[in-house]
Formats: sequence, C-alpha cells, structure tokens
Amino acid sequence: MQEKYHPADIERAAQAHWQQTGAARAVEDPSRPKYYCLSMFPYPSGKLHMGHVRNYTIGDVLARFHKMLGFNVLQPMGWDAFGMPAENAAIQNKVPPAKWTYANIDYMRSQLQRLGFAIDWEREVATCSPAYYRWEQWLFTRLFEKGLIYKKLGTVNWDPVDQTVLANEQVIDGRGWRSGALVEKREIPMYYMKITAYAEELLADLDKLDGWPEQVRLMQKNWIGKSTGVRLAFPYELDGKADKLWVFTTRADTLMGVTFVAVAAEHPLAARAAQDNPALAAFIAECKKGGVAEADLATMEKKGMPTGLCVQHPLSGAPIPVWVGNYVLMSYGEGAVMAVPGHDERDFAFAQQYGLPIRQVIAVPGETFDATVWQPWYGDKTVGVCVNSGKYDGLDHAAAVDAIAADLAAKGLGEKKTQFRLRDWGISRQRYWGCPIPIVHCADCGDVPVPDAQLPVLLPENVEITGTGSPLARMPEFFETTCPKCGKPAKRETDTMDTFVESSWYFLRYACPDNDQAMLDARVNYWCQGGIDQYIGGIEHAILHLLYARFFTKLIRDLGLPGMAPLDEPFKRLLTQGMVVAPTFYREGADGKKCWINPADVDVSTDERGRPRGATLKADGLPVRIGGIETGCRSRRTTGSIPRP
Ligand code: OVH
Ligand code: ZN
Repeated sequence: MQEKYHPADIERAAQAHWQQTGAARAVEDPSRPKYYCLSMFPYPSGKLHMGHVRNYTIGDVLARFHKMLGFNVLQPMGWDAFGMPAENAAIQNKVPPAKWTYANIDYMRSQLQRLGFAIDWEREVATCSPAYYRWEQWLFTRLFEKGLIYKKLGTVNWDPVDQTVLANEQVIDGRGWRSGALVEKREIPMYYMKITAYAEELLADLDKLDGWPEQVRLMQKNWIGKSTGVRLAFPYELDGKADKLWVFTTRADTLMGVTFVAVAAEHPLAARAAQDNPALAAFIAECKKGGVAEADLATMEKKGMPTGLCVQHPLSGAPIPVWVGNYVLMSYGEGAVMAVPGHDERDFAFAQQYGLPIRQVIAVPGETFDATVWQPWYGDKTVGVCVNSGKYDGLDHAAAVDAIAADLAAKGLGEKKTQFRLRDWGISRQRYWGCPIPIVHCADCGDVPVPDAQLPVLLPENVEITGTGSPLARMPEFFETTCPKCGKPAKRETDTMDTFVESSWYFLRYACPDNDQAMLDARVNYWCQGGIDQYIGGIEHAILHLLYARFFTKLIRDLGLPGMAPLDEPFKRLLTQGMVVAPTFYREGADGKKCWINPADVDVSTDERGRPRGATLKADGLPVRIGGIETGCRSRRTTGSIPRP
C-alpha cells in the first residue's frame, strides 16, 4: 500500500480494470434490492465545469456506498443534446450543430471517465440520436391522438431584423439580443401539452415526496398555484349586442369595491375601442412591444388607458369603466381583471396614478381607512368584514364569497371556480436543433400525425445555420411531403420540440436504452419501482424540469404501455445543489487589467463572523484585492507575473 495517493499512477490502472471487468455494469436481478442513483444529465456544452464535478461526485459517492451495502446499483449517464447552444456555436464556428455536439460528447465522456465515476456506459443515451427521439415522436403522436397535445395560437417574441422568434431570455430591454431590434409580439400556431389536466394530481402528490427538500415542494406548489375563487361577468351592450366580460377573482367579497375593469391589449374590447381612438390604438401597439415573460409583468411599471367603454356591475348595475392595462395577459385566464383599488395593492397604485375612485368595502375594528396611503390590512382577507356593501355588510371573507357567489349564480353571472396559475406547456420551438414535431399539415385532412411506420422524422444533420430563422423552413426536401391520410401533397411541420421534452423521460429510457421496438419496457419496473432512489441536480431545475418529469411519468402511466407497472412519481429522493462559487482575488496591473490570483496562493484574514476582511499574496506578503463571489474559477496558477500592488 503506497503512503501517498498519486492519482496519475493509480487511476489509469484502476479505471482500465473497472472497464475490463464491467465493474459498473448494471444488470436487472429481481433477487437483489436495486438502487437507482441518477444525476441530472449534462448539456454537451464542451467541457465539464465544477458544477458537473460536484453533481457527479455526489452521485458517484452515493452509488458506490450503496454498492458496498450490497445493492444492485444503476448509475447511468447521457447527454441532453438538443438546444440553442449548439446553434449558437454553429453560427460562431461554422460547424453543423450535430458535429459540434458529438465532438463535445466524446470529449466530456472522456473527462467523466478520467474522473473514475462508476457509470454504466453501456446504457448511455444521447437525446439528439434518432434512436432516442424516435420514441419521443411516437409519444407525441399518442398524446396528440388522445387530445393531450393540441394546437392553439401562442404569443412569441419576434425579431423583425433577424426574422426569428426569440426566447424570453434573448429579449434584453425589449430588444433582440443579437440584432438590437425592437421586439414585437406575434401570435403563431403552437403545440401545447395539457399539463393543466394533471394540475390537481401534480399538486396533491407533492405530499408524497417527503424525500424532497421542503423548499422545492413549496416552489412547485406555488408554481401550480391552485386558487379557489369566483368566475363572474360584467354584462354590457355593444353595437346593439348584449355580451358579458368574464373575470376570475379570489376576492369576490370585495366585489362592491370594483371601480374599473382592465383588459389585455389583445382583448377584442380593446381593439373595438381603438377603432375610433388613435391614441388608444397607439397605446395598444406600445403594449405589444417588449417581453412576454410573466416576471416582466410582475415588475414592470403598470400603465393603462381608458377605452371609453363601460360594463355593468353584476350586482349594483352601476356603470364600470373599461381600461386597457399593460399588465393584463391575454393568454392568462379571461384576458380581463376586475379592479378593487381599496383592497388590492396594484389596483390601489394604478387608481392613484390615474385618479380612479378608491372605495373601502372592508373594515377592521380599530383601523382607519385612508385612501391616500396603502396599508397592508387593506388587502388582508383574513381580517375584517364587509362595509359599504349593502346586504353583505358585516360578513367576513368566506361568508361574503359564499353569499355573493350564490347571488351571482342566481343571475347567471358567476360561479365558484378553482383556477390554477399553471398554464399548458407550449412545446413548439421555431428552432432547428431539436426533436422534429411529427405532424403533417394537409389542406384537406388538417394536422395529421406521422404514422408509426414512418417514424422517426429525421432531423437533417448537415445544414448551415445562419441565425435567421429555422433552416428547416427553408428546406423543401424536409417539409415537402405527402399526407399520410389522403396522399395529397402536404407540408411537414418545421417547428421542433422544447428540449425539456427530452429531459422529461430520459431517466426511464436508461432502463431499456437498447430497445428498438418500444419506447419503454418491463425493465423500467425493476429499476424505477417506488421511484428512482436518488436524484441529484442543480436547484435551478426545482420547478420546470422536475414538474415536467413528474407530468410525463403520470402521462406514461396513463398510456398503459405493455408490461409497464404504474408509476406515480419518478424520484423518491432529491438532493439539490447550489452553484459552485469561490471568492476571487486579484491585483491590477499597470495596464489597469485585473490579474486574477489562485485562492490557494493567498492568505485571507476574516472578521469575527468569518467574512474576508483582507488578503495578502503568500509569495510577497503584500495586499491583494478581494473580488466578488463567482461561479467557476477565476483562479490561476500564480506565477512571477503577478504585479506588485
Ligand atoms: N441538461 C440539464 C442541465 O442542467 C439537466 C436536465 C435534467 C434538464 C451541473 C456551476 C453551475 C458552475 C461552476 C463553474 C463554472 C460554471 C448542475 C458553472 C446542473 C445539473 C447537471 C448538468 C449545475 C449546477 C449549477 N452550477 N454549479 N456550478 N445540464 O450541463 O447544465 O444543475 O444538475 O450538473 O448541468 S447542465
Ligand atoms: Zn390529407
């Protein structure tokens, strides 16, 4: 036994031995308890970073520990290979995404092997391989036939210069990240997965996940965002026609405090009012610019303009002015909201800004309502009773909601309703490097799913990426086809799928990566029984990836594939890691440039709470500057070239 550990001497030999003996190979063995240890598979971005090393080291320790305990361990690895980075690299380096991706996979695989992780490489999957995505397309057609995937108009960011759709993160201050052009909102047909059909179960099943961090469960609960409220209508007459403006509210108890309603810029009432109101038309056009991200809506300055139209209060019959609000989303709920400035903080600010009435309809004993200053109790539904609300005066929140909902129902103007914040999942991407959507558009037959026998719809790999729109839409050899139903000339769909679709089921495919006859088979039952024993990954995936993976697990359960045992939740235990960060140290050279110094070559003095107070270079004992806390490594081997302070 050597005294010191010399990796270079030992590792190579050990890894060669593990390779030859298939030490990490996982074989189904019902006589042995299994332990499925899964780390989130990486984007083949080029080379590993410390976030990967941390993630896969944790996974490897847990896998090896359970192997020592006698478990039959599966620790697989694969590649989340589609997505924008490959296209961006293709533009920069003039290399096809496929070539760039497979080269990165090879390099990163060698890095992982050199780190000595006990990975069963015979089960490796790459999501950009037709052997993988052909089953994703097969699943798509099954779900489309079941009505769990449907097409509707969706709002996207359009870059008029690059003639391309931009993801929200590519819109910086309302402009395209590459072109700098003002971004426009566009409505285009997109495919959606009906995740809202599973909202109740996705919420309820969070209670089964006691192996997950509480924080992650709460984040998912808030994202699903169940609220029980009332859907109610404001009747109106327009162009001789009676109609109703529907809104959803969790505060029906404050209905007598409504002093205006706000509609989205895309709402038909807004368009109608703009017909003879150029200023309003200009405001509506202004609202259509800028990002559509909900986060933007929550923080952006609230702007509005009156339409000049009025609707009727459903209970009092009083005229209620209709405004256009830049913070109301057409795709969320009814595209219209009721405003109660007296008891909703955003409405309060909006009403103050535009001089709209602020009515008090909730009172709390001992508190004075001052319509010039917002106080938290105004919006707190757990305190107070109705006032200035006629027959509802004196009722608390719950009683008032029940009474008002009953009266609205009697007038056909409302009903109690449960609503979810969760929206259906738009999976269409106007991108090239992704899984082709297996639909053919026929003038006579409409949207026709590609028959199983014609799958996979292959993504052409040798294409030139220009950055202006998907090349597929410029490749007749790809999109010109015939209708699978009637044989007439038809157009193939050129959008591809969100890469989160691939990562929603990869963990199941590891159990049967070699099956070319079916998406999944009974081997999944052995490895995923009771859920994957341990999942490890970054906290940034706490909401979307994990929610989609849970959704897919339930979708696949309900498809009832042959030989598959029902599985409700994919991951039994979850460990989430933060960012790998480190303090940074530097000295400024004569040229003013920062010269980064390896933390190992610095002495740091800390205050009584352990915070760095000062630092000196070990080599000369002289001060170095302390930079920010950053991911990754600003460290470098300190050489003689460090400038003196
Ligand atoms: N393919 C997806 C993905 O996240 C996963 C799918 C399941 C959706 C690393 C850093 C970053 C860091 C440190 C130094 C320099 C630069 C984790 C960055 C990820 C994930 C996997 C794969 C990173 C945690 C955040 N981080 N810490 N330090 N692919 O290639 O990005 O969250 O768990 O390992 O990461 S990935
Ligand atoms: Zn047809």
